[in-house]
Order: sequence, then C-alpha cells, then structure tokens
Amino acid sequence: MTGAVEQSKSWFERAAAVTPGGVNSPVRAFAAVGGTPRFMVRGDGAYLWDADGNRYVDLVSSWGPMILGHAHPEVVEATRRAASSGLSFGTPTSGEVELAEEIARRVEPVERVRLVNSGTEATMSAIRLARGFTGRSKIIKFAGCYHGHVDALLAQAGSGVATLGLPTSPGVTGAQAADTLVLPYNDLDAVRAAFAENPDSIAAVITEAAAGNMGAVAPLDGFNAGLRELAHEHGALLIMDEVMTGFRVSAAGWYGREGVAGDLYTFGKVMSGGLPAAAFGGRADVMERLAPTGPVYQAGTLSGNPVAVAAGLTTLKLAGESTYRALDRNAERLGDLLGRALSDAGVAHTVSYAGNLVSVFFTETPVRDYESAAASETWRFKPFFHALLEAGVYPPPSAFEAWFVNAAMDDAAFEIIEAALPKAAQAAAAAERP
Ligand code: HOZ
Repeated sequence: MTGAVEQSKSWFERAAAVTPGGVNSPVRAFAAVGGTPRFMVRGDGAYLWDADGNRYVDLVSSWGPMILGHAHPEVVEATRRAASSGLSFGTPTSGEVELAEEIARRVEPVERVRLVNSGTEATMSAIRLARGFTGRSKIIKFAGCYHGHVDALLAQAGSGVATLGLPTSPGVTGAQAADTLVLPYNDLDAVRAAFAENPDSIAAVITEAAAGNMGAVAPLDGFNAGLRELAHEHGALLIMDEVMTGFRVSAAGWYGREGVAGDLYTFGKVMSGGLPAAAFGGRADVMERLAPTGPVYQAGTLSGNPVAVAAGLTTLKLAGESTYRALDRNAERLGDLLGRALSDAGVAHTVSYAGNLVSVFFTETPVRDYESAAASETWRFKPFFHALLEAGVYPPPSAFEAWFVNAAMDDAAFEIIEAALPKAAQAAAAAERP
C-alpha cells in the first residue's frame, strides 16, 4: 500500500498557481479520475517513486518510450556522454545519420527520415508534406485516433481530447477544420464514400497504425491494407502514425506485425529514448519534396539534438528480439491478470490489445471504434484506477489511454499487480452509474 501523498498535493497546488491545471499535458491532471496527480521524482526499471517516497509499478512507461524500463544504465551513460560533449550545436551530427539509418533499416518502407522534436511536430510536418506533394488540401482522419495537438487533427480526437470529452478545440479555425474529414475507425465503407464524395481533393489518410488513444483498439483484418488501396486508387497518400506503436510492438513497429506499407510514417517515443525527439519519414520521392531538396518547408533548431539522439539510438540498439518477446509476454501476463480479476468480481469487461498495448473496456460488446469505446461503462474506471494506485500500481489516469508495459517488469512487479487487482476489480464492480 502507498502512504501519504502530501508532497504531491503541495506540489500540485503550487503547480496550479503557475501552470494551467497544474500540468504540462492535460491527462496528467487526473481530471477524469479525480484525486492528486503523483509528482514523480525517480524511476528505476519497472518502478516509479513519487515525491512522498511511495513506489509504484509503472504501467504508463512515460506513455510509451521506456520499453527498457526507467534509467537503463546504458541509455543513461550514452546520454551523459553525449551531454558532456555539448548539448546542442545546430549543425548536422553523425548521431543523426546513425539514428535515421537505424529507423530506415528497421522499417522497410521508410527510405528517408527527418528528425523533429515531438510526435505533434512529426504529424504536422507529414500532413504539410502530403499536401505539398499532392497539391490537395483535405485529410481523412479517424474518430478516437490522436495525432498530437495538430490544429487540423483535433476533431473527435482520442487521448486527452476524449478524456476531457471535448469535440474539438476552440482556436482551431473553421478553415482548418473544414479540410479534415473525420470517419469512424475500422470502417472502410466510410472511407470509400469519402473518396467518392471528394474526388481529387484528398491529400492523405492518416491513421494510427493500431489505435492506442481510445484505449487499445487494433485495426480489423484488412483495414490498413484497404486504406492503402483506396488512398492509392484516388491519388492520395497513406500516413501511418506509429508514434505509439513504432519500435514498441515489434522491432519495426506495427509494420513489422502487419506488413502494410504506408507512404509516410510518424515516429516518436521509443526512438527518443525518453528525451524530446521524434521523426517522420517514408518514400524517397515524397520526402525529397522537403526543403532544402524540395519546396515544402520544415525546420527546427533542436531537431536532431545530440543528447536526444544518443538516448534514442542507444535504446534502439538495446531493443532486440528478447526485448520484444518480453514486452509481448508482459502485456499478455498483465491482460490475463486484469481479465481474471474482473471476471472473478463479475465485472463485464474486454481486455483489448493492439500488439503489446493493453487496455480494459468495461463492456463485453466488441470495441472496434471510438463510438463503441465511449459506450463502455467508463465510470467504472475511476474506482478501479484509484484502488490500483493506492496499492502501488500506476495505470494511465484515463479509460481512453493504453497501458504500456516495459521489459524490466519482473515477477516481483507482477506480484504487486496481482495482489492489487482483486480489490480494484471489486471497486469497479461496486461503482454506480453517475
Ligand atoms: N497524449 C498522451 C498519451 N496518449 C499523454 C501525454 C502526456 O501526458 O505525457
């Protein structure tokens, strides 16, 4: 059991006085589950420690990047070494080349890579490039998918937008929103109809290669392949957002599991080793339209930052087959424990997987899109979450986020989860519809 959270409470009060909602990314504020966000001070392997000294088995893994667990000694050492040689040069570096080569080596359809600073920047740049390449303006995205806080992609977005129940965001202009067609995930007929209604004006279809921001929802068999076919039939590009799945669900991300090639890809999280770095890449003929070889402008002072590149490259070098086996095994072990505890407590549920992304939906109706995810009994999540948290397990503080395992989880970590689950499942069972 965890103890007092007075330090976190006090930091949260100070934070709220100086930062909107006390956080730098909305889901962290615990808005959907209530209570005090834990201010973490340390991570080591499978565990996090908060400012009050409470220890948690971390099932967020920094929202994906920490596949090797926290503070992996070799990643820390590579980062330290890079930092001691200079924090930023604003020039090309050899590390950038090696990281780009590693990404291209792992994901076959990626022939060229451009490094940026965040997943948002990656998707924003990929969209601009797709529009510049095709000379078209419209974009198809799917409800419940989240591609960072890019203006045009916030409509019916997942992650924090879904957590806070926002349809879109004020500040996005009508013109930006008008070029976005939002369709139900896993529905190829809707995509077919959208292309028929908007001939010659759709630049790209952007999709999470496997959805992880409405909870974990895998694409149905043939969905991604169908997107590729329809996009190409109509002269549009397919952008695979692998910010969450990339280098996590296999060495080559979701592409490594399914083999459907996108024209452009977005990456982040794992390839950054936990520092701020991201990337987009894809077909050479499309990527070469970027400045300076082409006219589509994109730039960044900290892009390819040598410290972030060292952390990312070292993480990728360490992430071999045994890492991916451990991630899959840990996801399955977590899912089994979740399923067993909820069944024992008589709670209707589905444990959903997108590769080794896991989440729990409080429904037995298959979840295949945002509508079915939102129709689940999400009000059971809050007491379930808090019972786990109090027992020293840190799940994502939202029913619409995926749970991320890491390869550092050992038997001891799973014993803590197993011990925590019966009470959490009973709390979910006892929850009352608001
Ligand atoms: N939007 C992120 C997860 N899908 C959460 C980012 C964060 O709070 O760090």
